[in-house]
Amino acid sequence: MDLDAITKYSALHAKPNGLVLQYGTAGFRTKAEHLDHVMFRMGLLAVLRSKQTKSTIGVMVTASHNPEEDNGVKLVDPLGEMLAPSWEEHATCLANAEEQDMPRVLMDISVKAAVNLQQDAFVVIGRDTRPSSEKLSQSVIDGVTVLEGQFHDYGLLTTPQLHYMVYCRNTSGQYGKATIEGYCQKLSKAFTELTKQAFCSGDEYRSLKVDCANGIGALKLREMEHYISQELSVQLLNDGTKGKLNHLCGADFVKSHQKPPQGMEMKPNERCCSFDGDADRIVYYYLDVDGHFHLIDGDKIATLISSFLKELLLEIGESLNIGVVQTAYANGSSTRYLEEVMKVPVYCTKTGVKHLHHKAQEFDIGVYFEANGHGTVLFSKAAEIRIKQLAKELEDKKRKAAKMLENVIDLFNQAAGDAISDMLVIEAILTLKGLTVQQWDALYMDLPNRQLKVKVADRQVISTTDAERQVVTPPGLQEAINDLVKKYKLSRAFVRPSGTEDIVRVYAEADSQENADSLAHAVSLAVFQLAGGVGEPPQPGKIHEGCWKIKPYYQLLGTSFPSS
Ligand code: NG1
Ligand code: ZN
Repeated sequence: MDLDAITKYSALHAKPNGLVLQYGTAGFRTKAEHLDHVMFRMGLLAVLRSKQTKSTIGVMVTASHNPEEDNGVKLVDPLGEMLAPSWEEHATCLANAEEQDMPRVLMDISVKAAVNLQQDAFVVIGRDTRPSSEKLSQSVIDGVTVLEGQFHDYGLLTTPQLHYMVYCRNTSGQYGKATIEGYCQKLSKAFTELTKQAFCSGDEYRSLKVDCANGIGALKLREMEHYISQELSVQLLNDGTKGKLNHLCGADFVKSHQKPPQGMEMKPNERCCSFDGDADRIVYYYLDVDGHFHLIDGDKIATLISSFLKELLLEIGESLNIGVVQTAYANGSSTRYLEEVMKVPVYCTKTGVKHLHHKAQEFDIGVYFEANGHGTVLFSKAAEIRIKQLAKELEDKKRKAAKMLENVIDLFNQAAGDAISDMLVIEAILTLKGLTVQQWDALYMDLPNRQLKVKVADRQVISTTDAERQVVTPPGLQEAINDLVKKYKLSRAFVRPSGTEDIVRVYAEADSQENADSLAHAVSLAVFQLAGGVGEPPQPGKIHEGCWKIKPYYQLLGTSFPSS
C-alpha cells in the first residue's frame, strides 16, 4: 500500500472537518456536496473488500428516492448482496476518519479483516441519473485506482442491475452475462416463455403505464422495451426528459401520499405502476370507476406472487418449502391472508432489505417484500436443480408447470429487489391468470393505517426488540403504546428510529382510518414526551382522503386466489 500516494490523492478529496456520517441501511446518504471524500474512500474500501473476498465488489452511487440534491453510495458484496455488517463498521470508520488519520485507519482495517494486500482487486461501478452522480463516481474510481485496483465503470445503471452484474461476475457467468444485453436477454427470454403459456389472454395486447420517477428506471426500461414489445406495451411517464428526479412522483411518493404521481393521467381501471429513483422498488395502482385511488403495495405484490408459486408447486406435486418474509410495516390484512387463507408461513424481520434477504435464504423458495415495494424471490440452489430436473422429466400439465417455474426463477433478479424484473413477473402472472388489476386488489382489503414521523433530540434513545415491534427503551414507552392500542379495534402500533432519516417512525393500524390516525397521533405524542421530542408537539393530522371502503372484518377474510 503506497501510503504517500493515498495521502496525496486523499487531499484532493478532503473530508470536511467534523462531518460524521454513518453507513446505514442504504449505505451513506446525504447532500451530494458532502460526499466527495466518502466516494473516494469507498473506492479504497471496495478494493480492500475485493482483495479479502477474492471477488468482484460493486459500488453503486445513488440516493434512491431521496431528493435530487442528495446522493449516496453503497457497496455490493460478492453474491450481489448488501455489504456484510462488519464491513459496514469499517465503512463508517473510514468515512469519518479525519484527513491525517485516514491512511492509518485504512491499514487498521486491512489488519483487522486479514486482507492480503498482494491479492488482485476488481471493482464494478454504477450510478443513477443525478446531476452529481457522474463526478462522484469518478471519485470512487480515483479511490480504486490509487490502491491499484482494476475496475469496470458501467456508467448509468439501476441499483439492482449493478447487483446483477456483481453476481454474474462472481459465478463465472452462470447466473447470466454481466452486461446490459445479458440482463435484458435473460429477463426477456423468461418473460416471453412464460407469457407464451397464457392460452386465454395471451393474444391480448397488454399495456401498462409506468411512472419512472424521472430517474434511471426510464432509461433502462427503454432498453428492455425492445426485447419485450411483442408481449407488453409500456408507456413511460416521468421519464426524466422534463421533471425533477423523485419530485411529486415515484414509488415512494405514491406510497406515502397514497395518490397518483404528477404527470400520470389515469383512466378508470387502468393498470399503472411507479418505480423509485434507482428502480429497486415498485408499487402498482389504479383508479376505480368512482375515481377512488387504490394502491397495490409490496404486501399485495408478495401475496400475488406467493399464491402463484404455491399453485405451481401444487400442480407439479412437489413439496418445496415456501416462506414469505415481511417487516412490521406489512399490513395486518396481508399477514392474515397469507397465513389463514393461503396457509403460507410468514416471518417478520427488522426493516431493511438485507434482513429480509437473509431470512428468505432459509427457504427453498423465499418471497420477501417490504410494504414500500422493495423485494424479490430467492430460490435455493437445491430447489432450482430440482425444478429444472422436473421440467425435463414430468409429463404434460405437470411439466408445463415445472417449465413455468423454471422461467420464473430466471425472471426474478435474485441478487436484489428489482422494479423492472418484479414488473415483468407481475405482468406475466396477471396475463397467465387472466387477472385484472381490480381482481388482484380484491384478494384482501388493507387495514387502514397511518405512518408518522416524530423529531427527537437523539433517536438512538429508542431501542427495540421482536423485529422492531416492541420498544425496550426508553422505559415506559412500550407500556404507553400498549395502553393506547387497547383502546381501538383490530389495532397495532409500533415505533422505531429510522435508519435513513433523523426521525422516529410511528406506525398504527386500526379498524377505520379515523382510528388509525387517532392512534398514530396518540403514539406520536407518547414518543415526543418519553423519548425527548424537539420542536412543536405532534398535531392531530388531517384525516386521509383515500379510498377506504371499510367492510366488516369478516368480509376481509375468505377471498381466495382465482384459479385458472
Ligand atoms: P428507514 O428510514 O430505516 O425506515 C426506509 C424504509 C425501509 C427501507 C430503507 C432503505 C420504510 C418505513 N422504511 O428505512 O423500508 O426501504 O428506507 O431504503 O419504508
Ligand atoms: Zn431505491
